[in-house]
Amino acid sequence: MSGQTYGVTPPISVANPTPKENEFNDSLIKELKARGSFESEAATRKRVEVLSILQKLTEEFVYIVSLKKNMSEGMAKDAGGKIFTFGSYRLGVYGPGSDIDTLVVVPKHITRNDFFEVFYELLKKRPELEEIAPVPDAFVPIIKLEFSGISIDLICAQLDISRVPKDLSLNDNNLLRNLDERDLRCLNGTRVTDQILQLVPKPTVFKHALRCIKLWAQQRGTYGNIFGFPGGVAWAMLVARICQLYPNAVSAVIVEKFFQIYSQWSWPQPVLLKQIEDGPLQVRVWNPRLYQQDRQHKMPVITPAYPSMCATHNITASTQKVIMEEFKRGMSIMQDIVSGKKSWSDLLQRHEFFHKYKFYLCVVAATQSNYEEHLQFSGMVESKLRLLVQKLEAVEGVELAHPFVKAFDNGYFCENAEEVLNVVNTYGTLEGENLTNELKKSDDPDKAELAKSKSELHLTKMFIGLKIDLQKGDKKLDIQYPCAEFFNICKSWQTFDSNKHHIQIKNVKLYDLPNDVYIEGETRPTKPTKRKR
Ligand code: 3AT
Ligand code: MN
Ligand code: MN
Repeated sequence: MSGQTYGVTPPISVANPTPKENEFNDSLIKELKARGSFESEAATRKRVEVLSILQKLTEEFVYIVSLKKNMSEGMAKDAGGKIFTFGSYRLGVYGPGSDIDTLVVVPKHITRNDFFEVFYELLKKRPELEEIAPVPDAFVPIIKLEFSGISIDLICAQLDISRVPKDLSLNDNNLLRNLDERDLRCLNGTRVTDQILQLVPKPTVFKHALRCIKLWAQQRGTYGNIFGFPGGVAWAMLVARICQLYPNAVSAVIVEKFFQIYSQWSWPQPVLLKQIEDGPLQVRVWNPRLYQQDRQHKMPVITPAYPSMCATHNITASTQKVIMEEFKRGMSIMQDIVSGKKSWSDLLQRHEFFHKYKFYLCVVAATQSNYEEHLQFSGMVESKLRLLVQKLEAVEGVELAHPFVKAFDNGYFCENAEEVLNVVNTYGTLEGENLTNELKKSDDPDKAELAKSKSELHLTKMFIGLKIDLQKGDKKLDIQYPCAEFFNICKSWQTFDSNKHHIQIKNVKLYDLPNDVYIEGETRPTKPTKRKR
């Protein structure tokens, strides 16, 4: 046995798996396979091929730009260039629909502009390229592409070194010196995932356990950073910490301990994979003793790579309650699985979000324009939703404001301004659905013709489930103030145009929810018929 210890405390148990635990683990892998978590070997080989093409293109890119900048042939060849991956592919938890998140690392004489011009042109010349969409002005500048049937998110970072050799590791904190903020952001994903994998005792055990936890979180509606839940990286770190505490356990046992430990964790005690490091930059590192903002974090999960940050700063009081309830549910079901009363599919049951609250708020963002413009607006509104949740939590009588982790999009052609208003005003309800069912959709085969005479309207709806507890029943819930503040936030968006953009919040009762929030095979709740006494 290796003597290395992982993490900030000694392990809880170094016990090796029992035959029974091995069987238990086999049943987990079987369930993951049955649910299509793994892709075929052939598809995975395809990913490897695509990555090797991207590596070659990266070297070609660096070589061409180096020559253009008057380097000698030999120096241009030596300048190198290397790709790294991050996200689910790097963590080994990708499925058939996953993209490959790829980072192109280049030496200092290659600029981001070169990436968006020269590398872009190289990609465009490839016969495998199916789609390409550069977004140079994003917070993390990115080229999105479809290549050989695989989605790829391509980002680029320029290091302050003259050569990027093939054996370069991004672990060294000194590589971060003299970089701009965008380059630092681009490097962060790879540095964090690399560290996570180095900090777990058995990567395969970690990967399978993480597949289970990701699937569970998605099924339970607790996956999604923008809506106030942990995202992929945070769930990965939470699982990694359990792997450190049980270094010899199989994945199924990691999952069992995961629920046991986190349902009893003394938040806001942080989850750390290693001691937080100081480093060479003038940047903030997570430190609740120093920063008031960091003290607000309810369930801090801290990234291991310098500069350490809290990956779960979006969690609110409500989403924390929801997550804790789910941890407790998980723990109880795991006990029943271990004792043979339940199975993995019980753990992975779909959530009942659209069944369990009496009252919902529906936030509607609508744009009278094309889909691209709507995406900008709805993306902004989505990113602010958790601020509304926080404001609602502060209202007396609101016990819980539970945001649903997915927004719903639709697009239609409307006859006139009146119809637009009608649709916007009723969207998100059963009544509104009856209205829009009569309209032509924005992806109609005749859309070009329709666009000439009608107005195109795109809508996004987001739901918040409310648990209300009013004392004595004589008061009425008043959420005007949080809603008004939320409108102000959304309307102060730089490109907000009241002629084009609509934002609304409406109360929707359980039985008035539209049908499209339910999936196929899920029956909507029906009003219990009143029985005469
Ligand atoms: P999939 O298997 O691809 O669905 P994933 O965990 O790889 O799962 P993404 O590809 O969406 O998920 O994201 C990979 C990483 O990219 C996660 C995060 O570090 C970074 N990332 C994703 N979206 C954004 C964003 N809007 N801004 C900044 N970083 C992002
Ligand atoms: Mn990904
Ligand atoms: Mn991605």
